[in-house]
Amino acid sequence: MKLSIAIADTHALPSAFVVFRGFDECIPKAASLGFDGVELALKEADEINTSKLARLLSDNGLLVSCISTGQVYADSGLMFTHEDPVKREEVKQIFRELIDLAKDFGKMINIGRVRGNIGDRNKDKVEDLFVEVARELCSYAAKREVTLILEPVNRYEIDFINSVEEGVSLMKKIDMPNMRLMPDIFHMNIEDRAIGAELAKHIDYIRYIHMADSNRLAPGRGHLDFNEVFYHLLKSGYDGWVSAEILPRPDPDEAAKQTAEFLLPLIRKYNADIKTHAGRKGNGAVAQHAGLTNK
Ligand code: LER
Ligand code: MN
Repeated sequence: MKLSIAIADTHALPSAFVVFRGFDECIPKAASLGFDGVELALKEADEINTSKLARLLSDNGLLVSCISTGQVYADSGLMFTHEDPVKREEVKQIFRELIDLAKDFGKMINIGRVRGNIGDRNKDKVEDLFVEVARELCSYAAKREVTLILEPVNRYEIDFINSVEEGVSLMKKIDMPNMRLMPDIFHMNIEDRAIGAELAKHIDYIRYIHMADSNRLAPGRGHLDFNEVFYHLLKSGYDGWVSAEILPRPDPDEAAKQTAEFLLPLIRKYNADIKTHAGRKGNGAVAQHAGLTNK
């Protein structure tokens, strides 16, 4: 398991939901706190100077965990499920360029609010539009070994795909090996019947996890049970990224530090256990060994 943190560059929209802003300063900071990678919040591929970013990452020994795209929607209102085919083509072109970028940076692109709202439209028709766009982009992405990861988001932000379970049924409908889910445990705390157990149940569809506490502060600052989450992840052999997407409070530096101090010891132990036991799936004893409690 590797730990990442959500960042944007200095020119990002105020609505970009990230901890740090400014690649030049925050990439070295993330590295010195012990993060393994950074999640880049982008609205278009042109924001990135690829050689400069590659140098900054390699100088600091960090990876890009994923490219997140909430800003595509926030900037232009573009969405996968737009009724107008011209608008859908516009969003597809932005995504093709982001996929080209992800080929060299992280190999994963998230789909958050850019899927769009259902509103007063027919749900099945909106879902069909989503499936059509997602399949087309997955075919493009597959040739570049990139995976699209859809994030279930709570009902107070969007009305389409709120729970992990709803996400899984859509994954089954799309039926593309490089279309997977990115659960965010903050949203799961609102929408899903459990957190750890639901993650374990649907682990084959899960490629990436957003971490925050119940109040969207750093893990450990609210009332989510991270032992329960890690217990189920270890039991199911999850060995991917977890990424801190939290409010930058009381300030970005402190929020990042609190995250690292809370999660890194858990992750070190997790990685030692998953290695010892070669991540045997479904082996509850592995998680018991790790001292993580079941709920
Ligand atoms: C994006 O990752 C997310 O979790 C959303 O809540 C942002 O609106
Ligand atoms: Mn999220």
